[in-house]
Amino acid sequence: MLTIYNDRHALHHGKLEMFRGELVPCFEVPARADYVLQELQQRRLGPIEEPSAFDDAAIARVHAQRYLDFLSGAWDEWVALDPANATRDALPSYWPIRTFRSDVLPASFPARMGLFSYDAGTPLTSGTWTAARAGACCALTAAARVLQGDRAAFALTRPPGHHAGVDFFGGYCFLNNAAIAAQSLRDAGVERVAVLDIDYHHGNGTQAIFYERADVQFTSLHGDPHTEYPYYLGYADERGAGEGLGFNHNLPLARGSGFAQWREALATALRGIAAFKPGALVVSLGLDTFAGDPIAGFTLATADYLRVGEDLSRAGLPTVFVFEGGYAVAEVGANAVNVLEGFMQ
Ligand code: Q9C
Ligand code: ZN
Repeated sequence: MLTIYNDRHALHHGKLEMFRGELVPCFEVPARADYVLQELQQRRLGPIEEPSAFDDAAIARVHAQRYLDFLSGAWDEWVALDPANATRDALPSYWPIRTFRSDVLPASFPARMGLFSYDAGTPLTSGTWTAARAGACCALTAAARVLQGDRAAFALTRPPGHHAGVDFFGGYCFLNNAAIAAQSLRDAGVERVAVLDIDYHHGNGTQAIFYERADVQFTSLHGDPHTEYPYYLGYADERGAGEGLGFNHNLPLARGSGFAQWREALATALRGIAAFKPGALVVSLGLDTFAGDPIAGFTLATADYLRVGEDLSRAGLPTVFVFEGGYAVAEVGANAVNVLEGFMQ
């Protein structure tokens, strides 16, 4: 399988995230992609190519312009506040929740940072914009290659994307690579695109982006938000709205679920996708369903990921894989490549 990769991902290297009342080392680190790259090379899964150049228009098909303007200039604004900020990452402190206005754009940088985010676990660093933008280009290139006839392609990107919405970051995500890829497929003439999110955490950003649309179906398998991040979205009764009613499918599973239960939910998801008759599939490929993941609660084993790839392959669709979560760093390469290898068999 073709992989699209760029080493600029490493320019996003957060130091600390807020977790249980203290700042702890980030779970989402550059080594995650390095391990996947190494595994792809060792197992000779296929060519590894650089992304093509895209202008911001393809990204602006999904994200609000004022959010992109904020993100692209955020690091310089942060350092302008205090030169000593250059030694520490930016984290938000204020959020305009219910009863506050979200149409205002305060001059204060910290105030805008909160306006465009929803958690304190997603540090913005000197290289965040460059890395995230390069990642979106990887997703766009993978989608373009699938349109040109590759059966599947893998966008090996970080930071991940599926928690990012039209105008907010969070959950380690800044640009929604899977949504950008799906939209690019639509714009190239694919009438119906399915997005399947198999990260442990509900893809709240992707769901929100397509919630009122019937042309992009969103299906997610994830830890039950009653107990699992992102908590405030991902429940089974979220079915879409307006024209999008019936095109959003959440399959939450209890923390502790194993592969047998998970695979049954995957089969349900794939039946719904087949009924939609999409022209292409985008898979948000999170590997934090692994038993050894430090921040998640399912118990999939490394060998199970081969079966996951086989099941996905049986959908018979042109498929764009986009790398998302997975924080058992030493195992994330084997787990990711098992999915891709199982798919190609
Ligand atoms: N610090 C993705 O997998 N924090 N994002 C959970 C541990 C947020 C995960 C608590 C987890 C976000 C792409
Ligand atoms: Zn995740």
